[in-house]
Amino acid sequence: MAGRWKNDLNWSDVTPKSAWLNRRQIMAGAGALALGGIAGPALANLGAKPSRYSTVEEPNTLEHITTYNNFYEFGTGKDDPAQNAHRLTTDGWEVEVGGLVDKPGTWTMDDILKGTTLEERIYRLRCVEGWSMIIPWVGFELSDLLNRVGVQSGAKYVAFETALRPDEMTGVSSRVLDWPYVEGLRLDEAMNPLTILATGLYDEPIPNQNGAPIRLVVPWKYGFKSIKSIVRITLTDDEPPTSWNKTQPREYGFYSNVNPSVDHPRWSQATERRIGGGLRARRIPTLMFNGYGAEVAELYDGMDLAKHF
Ligand SMILES: Nc1nc2c(c(=O)[nH]1)N[C@H]1C(S)=C(S)[C@@H](COP(=O)(O)O)O[C@H]1N2
Ligand SMILES: [Mo]
Repeated sequence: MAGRWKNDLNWSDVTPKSAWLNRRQIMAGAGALALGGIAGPALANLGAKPSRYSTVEEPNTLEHITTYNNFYEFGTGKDDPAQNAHRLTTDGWEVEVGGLVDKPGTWTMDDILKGTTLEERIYRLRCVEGWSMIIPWVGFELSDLLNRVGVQSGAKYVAFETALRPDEMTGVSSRVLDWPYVEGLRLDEAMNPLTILATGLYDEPIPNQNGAPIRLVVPWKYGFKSIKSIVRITLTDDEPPTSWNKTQPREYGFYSNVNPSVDHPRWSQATERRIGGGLRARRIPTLMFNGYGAEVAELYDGMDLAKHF
């Protein structure tokens, strides 16, 4: 897997040293673990536990992950978020969880993190634009939080909303999207163990440009479903509106599962460019459900995925 592409920087060049040392120690003795599909844990700063859901592919560098971003609230250029997202104030962050739940309320980050066990989840991220990365997230399953608030029987969907702070977000003066950024999942997708809320990256608190202090990660869907810097989570009985679908309904559907056989109207989705592979690197095949079919294919049994794209 790692041999299929080559970093132009070494992982160790930009990885916090403790992570790198630990990783190397683990790799030295853990061939068996890796063959079993279990990735070694990284460092101990956030104390994230390894997960059987992690890929054993080599993660992208911290440099790549934090300088090549989509976060349109801070501009549409890939390097805009790294330049501008430091303006986002994450102190005192609150997330309102409401709708069809037993215990609606406002949660501080402390409330959210108290009583959860952070895990490292090394996931593939496939952007709808045709590039991909391997990212070592730290977070917890969304189902943990949903179970804590008590999902009512009428709930069928989960809606998410990003903060809207015109004073801090240099990109929202442009009407490229209808702010705030909103996203949604069907309830069974939200409860799937692959669906996480990430609060860290490389076992450090998540950088602002990656969606601090808390963002969704849904690895079998195109990257735009993984909404950043969340302030509201609402359980609903109706399919919630989603930002890219509102802007271009013919190009972006509600489901947006990674699917190499359903092309974007303006480009093929059959292959992808792995960031860090260098400009001359060959594109690699895109996998159905981004390679997570064993965990999620049954969610879509009997559905026409070309129609429900
Ligand atoms: N609020 C918000 N969330 C967002 C976006 C955005 O512009 N605004 N971009 C999405 C897209 S298109 C992708 S590919 C991923 C990129 O995540 P990363 O920058 O952490 O790699 O974030 C997604 N989440
Ligand atoms: Mo994306």
